[in-house]
Amino acid sequence: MNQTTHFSVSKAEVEYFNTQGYVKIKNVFSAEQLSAFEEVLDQIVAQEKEQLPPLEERDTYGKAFIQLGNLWEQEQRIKDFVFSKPLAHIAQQLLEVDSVRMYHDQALYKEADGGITPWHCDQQYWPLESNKTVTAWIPLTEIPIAMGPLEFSAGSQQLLEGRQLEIGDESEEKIGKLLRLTDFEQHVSPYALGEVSFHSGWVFHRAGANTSSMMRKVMTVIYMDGAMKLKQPENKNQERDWHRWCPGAEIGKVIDTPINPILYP
Ligand SMILES: O=C(O)CCC(=O)C(=O)O
Repeated sequence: MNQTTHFSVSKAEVEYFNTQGYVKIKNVFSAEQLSAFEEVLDQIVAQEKEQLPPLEERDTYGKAFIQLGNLWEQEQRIKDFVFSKPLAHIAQQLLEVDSVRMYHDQALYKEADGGITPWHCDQQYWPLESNKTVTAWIPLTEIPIAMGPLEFSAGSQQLLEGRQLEIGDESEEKIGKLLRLTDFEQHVSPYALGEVSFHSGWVFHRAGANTSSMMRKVMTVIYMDGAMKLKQPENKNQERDWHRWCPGAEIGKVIDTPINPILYP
């Protein structure tokens, strides 16, 4: 099998993803691939940082990370990384669908002394008809606990309560409280270089503060089923996402716009 276009995952990994709502997979990217990409992304994030108010003047969401979306449209080198076939192949296998499409990409850089990422689930923001969605969370360096790696409430994709809460102080408090009353275990572990996690759109997750002196550098790619249809938006976030990440898509029809290309096969 050609390792530059494929990356086979085991049945056990697919089953783990289905039951736990996430899975971590090692050696998806090489150190060389990551450092070349890091160099490109660092420059773009540094420009964005210059526009932001100081950390202490931002709210909880603003302190959590510097966030930039659909960077693949800006730069060929970013597009080459984000459109990685092995990465999309993993997403296709985990979702057990014929093909996967781009929903959007996102850089999430948590600054030194950056705050927590509050508990939330992603799909409440997305006007997507099925649960066949997955986010690849790609650290560009090793991520020790002190930098605020992603944490998951394993199995919580089944929970309906709390889904509507937008990411913020209230979601951290209310979802945290809710999850403590359940049997879902909270999983947190460091990320090795080259390791990538994949999480389902409905699993609850958060991240700790970055108590290190280094930037926590992460790129994400959000995939959806190639046959995903747009649903009638149910809240203002879904309405905004429709026009931002799939402009021109029609309700009830497959989301097949120029910025939602098939990434695998
Ligand atoms: O990077 C973070 O701190 C949060 C990431 C996240 O919530 C996501 O990728 O869905």
